[in-house]
Amino acid sequence: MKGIMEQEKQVLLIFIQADSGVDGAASLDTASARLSLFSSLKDSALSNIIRRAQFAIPPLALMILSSQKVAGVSQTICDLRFEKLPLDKHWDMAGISVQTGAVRPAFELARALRSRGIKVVLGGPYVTIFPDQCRDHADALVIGEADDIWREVQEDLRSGALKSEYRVTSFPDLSIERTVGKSALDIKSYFTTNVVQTTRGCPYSCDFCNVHVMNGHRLRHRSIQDVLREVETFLKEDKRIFFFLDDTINADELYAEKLFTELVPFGISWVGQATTALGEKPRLLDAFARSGCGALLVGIESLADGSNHAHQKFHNPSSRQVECIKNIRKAAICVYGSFIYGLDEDTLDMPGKLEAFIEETGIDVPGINLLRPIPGTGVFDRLALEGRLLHSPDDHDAFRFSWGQEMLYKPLRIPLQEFIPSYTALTSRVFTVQNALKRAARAPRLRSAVLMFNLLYVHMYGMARKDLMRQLRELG
Ligand code: B12
Ligand code: SF4
Repeated sequence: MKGIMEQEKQVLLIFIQADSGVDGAASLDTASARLSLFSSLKDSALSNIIRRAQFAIPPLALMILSSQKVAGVSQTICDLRFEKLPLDKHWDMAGISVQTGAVRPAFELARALRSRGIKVVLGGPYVTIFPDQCRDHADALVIGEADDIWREVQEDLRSGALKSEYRVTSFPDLSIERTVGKSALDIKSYFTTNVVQTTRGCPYSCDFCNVHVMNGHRLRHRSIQDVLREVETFLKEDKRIFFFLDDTINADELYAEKLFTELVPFGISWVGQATTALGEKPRLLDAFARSGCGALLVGIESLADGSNHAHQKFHNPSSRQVECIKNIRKAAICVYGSFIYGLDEDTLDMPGKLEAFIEETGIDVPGINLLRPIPGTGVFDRLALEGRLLHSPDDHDAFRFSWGQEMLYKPLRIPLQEFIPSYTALTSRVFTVQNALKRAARAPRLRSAVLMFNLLYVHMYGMARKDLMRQLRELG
């Protein structure tokens, strides 16, 4: 027995913290951040709160991988958002999830691990879209959704025959039952560990998004029975809130209505992402509310249909948004409204319209983003062709994730020198302590969460404004 245990291969699955963003905001200007000890202590304390309280949900991808058990292989998850690399232990292989905006830290980590003799396998969105850029940084690449192929990788590791590339040739069929377990997770570290995905793929084609590039346009469903069984099992280990991670939880309305109606007796509370079209579907809305839906993130992007259309977003016409959002809130579901200012038909009157819209609809948590051209998306390629990117399109690291902190492209209709002040003025009006208190007081539920989010945004957008104003000065 001891001999077998000694030969067991040890695999570490690593999730990387983004430099700045929902993982915790950090100023892009490290030099000036050093000027004030108090500010940097405050920023790091707040970043820790953001990381722990707001978004510390486990990476589902790594939960899925660690649930593919192979005899003779043991897997552990390390979440770098709040854990240190356990380098005091022996590891045979490390699997790193590479997001497009965090390529540099992923490659640096891979280099450090390989220099210690640990084999490195890279997978995730960036590897799937840009495998050639990753080859030199890994012993093996996994290209595509790794739900099934990960077993083969582990078997090859065990037999000492790791291949340099594993390519998934067709999207996994999600209707096949697969168990997702939490044994590789430190459950206590998270705000909740109840993360569930019911569908994958997106029928829409928004050009700033790469979900349809990675996961395809066809919506693939898990069986409702499989999801119910997972919810039941998860509840035994963790009674906290559920996050449904589907990009559009109402994409297939019939499926969603059946699923959430069947979830009513479970008595859970949950949050997810939906389109505002939900507000026009009373039966579906009712099923959401009765099954415990507390909040939904809705992607509104621009209030100008022309802008959304220029970016291939045709669902959710603006004329129906106000009514839809009001209906969702009337059903006692909070709305996180996600906007992008700076899309192609946006002009300088958009900030005023956005502000009035947020007021009129009563959106509980507004998020006003800058367009981030992500390499591998349609908008990235188009802006590159039009000469509107502010960095070389080959320098993927320059297109890192951040929190409304820097412009990476030139808006079409507004000169950068006017765009930046108009954005910072907008966020300074929308994200105030007074507005945070007002939004929390009128939220249909989850008032303390609404307050916390809004207060954190007062901090994060405040920091973002400093970075942006510095960029403006540098632009001259
Ligand atoms: C839930 C979620 C979050 C959560 C949890 C983070 C996480 N990634 O688990 C939170 C809220 C924290 C978050 C944060 C952010 N997110 Co997010 N998030 C999502 C969302 C909605 C679901 C992710 C998920 O669990 N998918 C389900 C799993 C099963 O799919 P998957 O992660 O792709 O994994 C599969 C394969 O890629 C592969 N794989 C993945 N990792 C690995 C590793 C190895 C070793 C192997 C072999 C295979 C492999 O196998 C998996 C199983 O098939 C996606 C959208 C989406 N549909 O994916 C956006 C998405 C991943 N997020 C995105 C962004 C931009 C962010 C932020 C930068 C936002 C910000 N500005 O701060 C941060 C970055 C956080 C970070 N540290 O990377 C983008 C990423 C774009 C990209 N990478 O190209 C996405 C794609 C949405 C979008 N189109 O804009 N996010
Ligand atoms: S932004 Fe949302 S709706 Fe648009 S393609 Fe991406 S996942 Fe689909």
